[in-house]
Amino acid sequence: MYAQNVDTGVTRLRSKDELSDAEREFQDRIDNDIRIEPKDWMPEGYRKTLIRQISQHAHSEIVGQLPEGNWLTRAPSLKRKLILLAKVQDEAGHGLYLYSAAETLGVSRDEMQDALHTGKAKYSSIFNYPTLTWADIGAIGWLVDGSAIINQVPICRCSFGPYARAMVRVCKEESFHQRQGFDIMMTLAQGTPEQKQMAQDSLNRWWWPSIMMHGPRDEDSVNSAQSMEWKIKLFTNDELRQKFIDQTVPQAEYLGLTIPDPDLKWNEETGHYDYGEPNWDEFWQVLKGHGPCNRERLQARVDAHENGAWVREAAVAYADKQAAKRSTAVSQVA
Ligand code: BYC
Repeated sequence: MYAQNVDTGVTRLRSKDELSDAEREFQDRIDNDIRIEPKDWMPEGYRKTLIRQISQHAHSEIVGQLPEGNWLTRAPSLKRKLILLAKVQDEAGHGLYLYSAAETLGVSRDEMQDALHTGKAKYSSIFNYPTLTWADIGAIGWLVDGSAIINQVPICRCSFGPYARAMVRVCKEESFHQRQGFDIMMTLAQGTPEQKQMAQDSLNRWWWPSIMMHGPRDEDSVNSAQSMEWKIKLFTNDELRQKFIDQTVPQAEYLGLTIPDPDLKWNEETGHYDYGEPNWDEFWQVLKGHGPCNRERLQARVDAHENGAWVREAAVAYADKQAAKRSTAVSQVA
């Protein structure tokens, strides 16, 4: 993953007195929970921040199909294969809703895809890790989709209408994904000692990447302050990370699996789990394109795009023929 080089123009949070009349009116709408729609006036920074986040989100859904797609032909039963196929197809659908939501902001699908294929656009760090065993499919559903739900349920209430509405259906589907992942983990955890060990190994490998998936610590999150002011984000990265940990630890206990964090401890005073520090150096390395699978993931997307060129060409040729037929029909009527 490489630097996206998107200059959203947002350098620091300005006080209301420093805003222009139009910006103040816009901020008042946000403060009063009035949704912003594509045809409404919006500050350029708001538009660019949304394009950045929604397109990254769309790319994550699309690239996110790859680690799981790896196990479609090796699922342990027909039933598991059907469920996984449905899940991977859902992710493609999520990508499409999100690209459509971003297009309402004036960016084209081609521009967004080009940014992904040339390595300019980011996508979630989590998808740069390999799926080595079937248990990883369980861990992804349980931990990665679990994280996604915690992040995305608040986005259903974000300030931009098309993004908020797209998230409603996405969250319903993510909830099925999380359940299917937990179900795989439960089957393995209650299976033979080897199967239980397989589940534990995959928890060991996916725990920290899932913790880091929520983004950098709040003090290193350059976009949070402005995004929260604009209600593009409703909670900070650390708040969502804590929520994920508090929700997931009892689930791991139920499975009889151990979370690989020696510092994980219930804190009576705060009413939350304390947890250890993730390896942030690893996180930033993955973002710079040096994760275990960055190259492979990007190449797979570029190959898919190139191999699909004939479909796009055929669709354009068909659309041109239809348009020509329509214009002949119109000129005959006239
Ligand atoms: N990976 O200022 P910050 C899914 C970047 S799909 C990569 O905190 P922000 C699923 C960040 O972009 C899951 N990059 O940023 C799919 C920024 O760089 P830029 C995807 C990351 O935006 C298929 C810089 O670090 N979910 O679950 O305020 C199968 C500083 O960060 C990451 C979404 O996209 C990361 N993990 O907050 C299964 C949800 N974290 O852009 C499952 C929507 C941070 O300035 N997105 N960066 O160059 C969000 O909620 C926010 O964008 C984030 C980051 C919380 C992710």
